[in-house]
Amino acid sequence: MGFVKYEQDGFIGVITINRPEALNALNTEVIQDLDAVLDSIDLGTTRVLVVTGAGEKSFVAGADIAAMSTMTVQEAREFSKAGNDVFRKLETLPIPSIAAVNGFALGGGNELAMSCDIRYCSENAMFGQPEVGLGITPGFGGTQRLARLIGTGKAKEMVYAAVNIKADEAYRIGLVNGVCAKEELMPTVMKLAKKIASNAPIAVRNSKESLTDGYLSDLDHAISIEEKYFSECFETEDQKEGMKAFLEKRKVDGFKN
Ligand code: CO8
Repeated sequence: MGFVKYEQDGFIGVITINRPEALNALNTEVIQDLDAVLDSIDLGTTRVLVVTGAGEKSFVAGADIAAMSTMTVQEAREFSKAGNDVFRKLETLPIPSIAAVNGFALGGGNELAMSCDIRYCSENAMFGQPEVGLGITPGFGGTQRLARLIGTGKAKEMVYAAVNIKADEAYRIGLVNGVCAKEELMPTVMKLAKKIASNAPIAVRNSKESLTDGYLSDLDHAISIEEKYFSECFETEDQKEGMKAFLEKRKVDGFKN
């Protein structure tokens, strides 16, 4: 797993895409390493995942253009599927994920960030889908997740024009939840991760399932999904302790996994 580092800080898992000499560009090895790291996460002890990039300049500067330059149609299809499978694995992990976008998030980098539940970025971050300038379309979910996040009009402009946008514009259009000074990015994201991790873990996971499953369903079905996850919380000790603590006007005595 040389191209992807994993560190555990209490309940928080931190994934770092670690290929700074190529601005963390995604080749087959990086995708495979990310897949292996995701498989290795202990979901019994990890409540939130943070994803970032190594170095000062880049989150992920896209899929590896040198590696893609000689691909056949079949190889491109397989590469696209490998990336999509891993990004979907990240997106559907039962625990929430936060992208700490510390620089370029271009092409596959923006697509990786969009596969996380929440995105924060540093002031030097740059977002874009430059693919049509390289003669290809986005291939790691960009044509699908971008429109769902920022609306079809803005997504189509970003994809067709392939003009990168800066952090403040990404914030304005809702692509990121917040922008921080460079040195404040990780502290801000870790603080949010710890806040999420302090809440009832099963309730957080059920909320994620409900938000993600429900978003792709019609409203009637989505509401029934919420009813299911809401009611299942009443089987947990956390629900009993959380409500008892409120009624007894005291702090919760630790939530369970
Ligand atoms: N792929 C491979 N190498 C890269 C990439 C990349 N995406 N980005 C940067 N690098 C390498 C550079 O080649 C350079 O290597 P070297 O030092 O050996 O010459 C090193 O990283 C540093 O880069 P620069 O010298 O270019 O750094 P700058 O600060 O001058 O520029 C930029 C930074 C603006 C980020 C510039 O590197 C750039 O434009 N990179 C490419 C960005 C891009 O177009 N990304 C989209 C790629 S396409 C994509 O992601 C499709 C996803 C779906 C794939 C589906 C598969 C079929």
